[in-house]
Amino acid sequence: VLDAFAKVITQADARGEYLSSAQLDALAALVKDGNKRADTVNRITSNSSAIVANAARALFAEQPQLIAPGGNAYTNRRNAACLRDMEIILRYVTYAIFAGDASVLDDRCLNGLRETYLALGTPGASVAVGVQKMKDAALALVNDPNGITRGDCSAISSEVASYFDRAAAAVS
Ligand code: PEB
Repeated sequence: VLDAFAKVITQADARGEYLSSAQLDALAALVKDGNKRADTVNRITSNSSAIVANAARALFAEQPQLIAPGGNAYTNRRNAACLRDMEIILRYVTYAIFAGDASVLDDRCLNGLRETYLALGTPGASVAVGVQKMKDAALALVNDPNGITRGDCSAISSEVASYFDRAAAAVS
């Protein structure tokens, strides 16, 4: 598991080089905007149950065959497994946001997930739709101006979006 600092140091060390001024600038910006990152993780974390439940409800409304008899989320056991999977993915996305790096998401959640779903017969494309719905909800929270100092959240927003997109791409 790497964070944004460890990633840059690992890359520089592999080449036997000092950190470049561009790398130092990027890391300094990360520190400067650290409150945006922490607020983002806090908002998503404290709304995680609603994010998961609403995304799953919207997914099942769009793809009712999933919860119809014989569907991949039919029976309480499979429905619970589906909600749990979405919760796991969201949790790793919050770790990646906090770390400023996707490696924790890649290594501990997404690695082999496509193969797992293939083996289970779970439709990965449907999981990806659920992930995109969680992304929309998370971005709405990140950009909600209530209760925070207004500022430019475009960089953290696109970073957040990229982790959800990465998860969706890994299973679809
Ligand atoms: C991945 N998901 C399932 C299983 C595993 C994962 C390993 C099999 C074991 C089990 O059932 O518990 N586990 C999960 C994950 C990590 C992990 C992400 C990362 C660290 O360790 N069914 C649907 C939807 C979708 C879904 C499309 C969006 O119709 C998910 C939710 N995952 C789903 C279902 C099962 C499952 C298992 C229904 C149960 C499949 C079955 O037993 O038939």
